Amino acid sequence: MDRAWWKESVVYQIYPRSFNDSNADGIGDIPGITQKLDHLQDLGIDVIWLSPVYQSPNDDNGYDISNYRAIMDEFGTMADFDEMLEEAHKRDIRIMMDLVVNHTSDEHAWFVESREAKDSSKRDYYIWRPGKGGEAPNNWGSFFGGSAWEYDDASDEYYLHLFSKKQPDLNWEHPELRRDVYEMMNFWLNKGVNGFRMDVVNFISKDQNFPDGEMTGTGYGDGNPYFVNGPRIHEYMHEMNQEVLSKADTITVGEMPNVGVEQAKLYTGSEREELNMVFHFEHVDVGSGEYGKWSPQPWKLTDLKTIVTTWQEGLEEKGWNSLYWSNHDQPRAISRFGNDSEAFRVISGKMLATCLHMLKGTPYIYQGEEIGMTNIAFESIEEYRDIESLNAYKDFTSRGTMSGDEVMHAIHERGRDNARTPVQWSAEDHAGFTTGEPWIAVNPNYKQINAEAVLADPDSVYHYYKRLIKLRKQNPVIVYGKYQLLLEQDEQIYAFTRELDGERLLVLCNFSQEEPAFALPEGIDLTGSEVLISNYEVGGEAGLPALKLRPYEARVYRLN
Ligand code: ISL
Ligand code: CA
Repeated sequence: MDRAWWKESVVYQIYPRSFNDSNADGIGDIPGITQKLDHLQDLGIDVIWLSPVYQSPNDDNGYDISNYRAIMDEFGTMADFDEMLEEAHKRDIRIMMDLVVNHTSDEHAWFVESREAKDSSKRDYYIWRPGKGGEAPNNWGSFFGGSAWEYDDASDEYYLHLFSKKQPDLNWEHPELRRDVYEMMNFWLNKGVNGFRMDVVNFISKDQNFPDGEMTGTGYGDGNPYFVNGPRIHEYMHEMNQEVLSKADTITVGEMPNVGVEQAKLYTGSEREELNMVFHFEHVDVGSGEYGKWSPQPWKLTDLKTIVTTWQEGLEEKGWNSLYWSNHDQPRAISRFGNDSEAFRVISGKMLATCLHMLKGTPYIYQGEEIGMTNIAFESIEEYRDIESLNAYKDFTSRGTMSGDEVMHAIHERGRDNARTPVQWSAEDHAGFTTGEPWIAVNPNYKQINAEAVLADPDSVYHYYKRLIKLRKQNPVIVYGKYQLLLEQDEQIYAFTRELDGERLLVLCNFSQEEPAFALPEGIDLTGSEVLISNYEVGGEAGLPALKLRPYEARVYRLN
């Protein structure tokens, strides 16, 4: 067992725009984060993953960076950043920066220069190609709708943008670009930051033939096979590791849409010297239909368990898992995988937390999850801010693929703004997030669901998260124990064991609002076992006399 601090850590993600506003302009900011560090220390987390705080025109809320070495004006100054970093470190909280190097903003100086002339010294920092017969170089669609290529008058060439046209893709084939990226990463490490979460980093190596992709329902071709885990990706990741990461004591996680467990072994195997972890999407993609997340379908617990188990077993001794239910691109965990009705919101939130924190890997908590926040359902598309949802709405309705109501339904279920409404700090106006006008409306349920309320209530989701985090610190089996799935076919109960040096935990999670009966498999005896944590009162003899779990019940036993 290779011990490492980043395996024993719990990470908390901050999406700064929606976290806490210190100056009443309606936008969360860095001093706002500093003010809340005591809250995070009390919760017990070890690392903050900070979504982008760099200078940006905010076409995609900071994921379009115009200067990697400056702080976004709306978020504060570099001095504010330095202070936050220092204050975090004082509390033993490390900071993991978001590293967005698949693309920049079209307002980045590199792109401005690249665009100026074909012979500009920065031309090859981006991906420029001539058109084909008056059309784009190939048929790839962009993730945010439309073609992935944008025509540029001045040079009569197209540039590639896998996301919005204000997010041109960088050309990693170009050694000078790579050198500049590594220098920029070192700039941040020299400041004392502790690692990086790397945005869509498995997209940075593209097949240089840029072949057409198979046509999809969007009217564009699917380029994924030509840029997901592309030809030189492991060479780049290893180079970055040698040039930057290996020189400091870092935590790294690569965000990787469409990555599978076999690839993940290559990215996270310690002897390969690439990354610590990846974020895969297989579990958050369950229940996706014809148009992916835009046609949400019911999902089955057995599908979720199969996916999670594949990753738990696949990376055992070979790599390391990241564990998450939600982030700034996903719906709220309770609404997605639990039950956000009045009756079951709190209990199901605790069950989900138990399940995630008892799996093997490093858990990530998304801001507001510890408060029990839920999805938002704005009635009108005008209230939404997310470029992905706004473009999808336009696209589906204008092409007649879906009615406005159908797209709104999908946005309510899966849109990214579900996670981006402001953190609910109190029952005051705008949930105490701002005293001004928030950039996106606060979820109207803030009067019931807010940090002040959960802090005051010992039975809250918040205090339950605290207990889970503490248990992790006290029990190496939670971090390093081997995972084994039980009750494989059960559609309501997720049961598994964790085992380390003869010590064994049993985790039982009921994902339904029913009271499923079940039988424990042979070899598992609860006599004399201790309940480590549960979201219900558990009777004296710690047994399960009736072998039944209550709605959304979770229990963790230390077996004898
Ligand atoms: O949710 C998604 C799937 O439909 C996407 O937003 C997916 O997460 C995304 O394509 C990759 O996400 C990352 O890169 C994007 C940025 O908009 C996201 O916020 C970021 O997490 C481009 O930088
Ligand atoms: Ca502000």
